[in-house]
Amino acid sequence: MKVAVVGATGLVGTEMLKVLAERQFPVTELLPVASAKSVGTVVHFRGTDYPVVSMETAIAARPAIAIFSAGGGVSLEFAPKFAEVGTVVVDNSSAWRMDPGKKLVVPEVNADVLTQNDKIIANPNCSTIQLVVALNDLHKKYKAERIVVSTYQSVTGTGKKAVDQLMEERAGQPVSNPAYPHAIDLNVLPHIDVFQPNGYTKEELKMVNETKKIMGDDSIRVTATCVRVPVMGGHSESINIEFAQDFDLGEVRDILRHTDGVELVDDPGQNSYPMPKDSHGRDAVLVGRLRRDETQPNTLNMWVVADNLRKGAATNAVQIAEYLVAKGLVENK
Ligand code: 2RA
Repeated sequence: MKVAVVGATGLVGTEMLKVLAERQFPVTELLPVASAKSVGTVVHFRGTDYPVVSMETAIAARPAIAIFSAGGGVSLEFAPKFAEVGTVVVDNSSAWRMDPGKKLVVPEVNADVLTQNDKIIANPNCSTIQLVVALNDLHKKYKAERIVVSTYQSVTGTGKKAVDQLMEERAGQPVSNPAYPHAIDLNVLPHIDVFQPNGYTKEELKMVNETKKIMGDDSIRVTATCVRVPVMGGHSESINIEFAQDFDLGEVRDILRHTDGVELVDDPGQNSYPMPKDSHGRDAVLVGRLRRDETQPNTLNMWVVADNLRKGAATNAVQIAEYLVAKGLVENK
């Protein structure tokens, strides 16, 4: 199967190539696409060097699947051009996520919404993905009514520029090209993406709106505070969920132990709880610190961590592609 990876040289693009290789996705020809300055360089994939090509070259090659991670503007312009030549696009940007005509998919939760007619499929925001994977089975059993989430997001979610800023600050060097309006090392920024007129940031509103769309339930009330922390890889979330029905904590543990995509890490007596360092290079969403919110009925607190470049981006996109192949929803060319 011919596969294009658009944004192949970025942090997420590099992870996409790694995940495609690891999961033995049936790639027969790889078309790595990147900006004009990278065309002519090579990327390594399964022991072979592939030349980086332009968008036009990749579209002309009519790949079966194109996985995009190149920003919203690029997706808006070029995803429809791939779709026109019969390519199915899995897009990691925010460009199509809330388009009512496009599916927003986390395979463990709602892969079954996909059909042959879906030519541009949206991959959700990283912080939303780990929330809904942890929430899905609990919602089915107890019905989530209100969620209060606070995030602790790694600099890798911003990209290479932010990784460089953190490393330069830590080394005591001048920051050549800052990604943030403030220092990030030894600091915490309650600011991810652009502030909106209602005082929330776009990242916070992504969590609100995407959660409802993926869960297929507009009645869930979600409020979010998204925070950047000086962590290199792995987003963490404190999640407070009020359910319609009461729960037994032992049963909650049991449900999470059997939830697709979740690994329960919850043994406080042994200082065992999810941490971003332990999520690196892994696809599981780590869930722990399970406890009842004692201030009101039917309410659970939990702590959820995942590798934002993997399950939060690359792995989720590749899992969507795998589902398309398994269900025959993509033409094998
Ligand atoms: C972030 N949500 O961590 C973004 C990445 N998609 O900033």
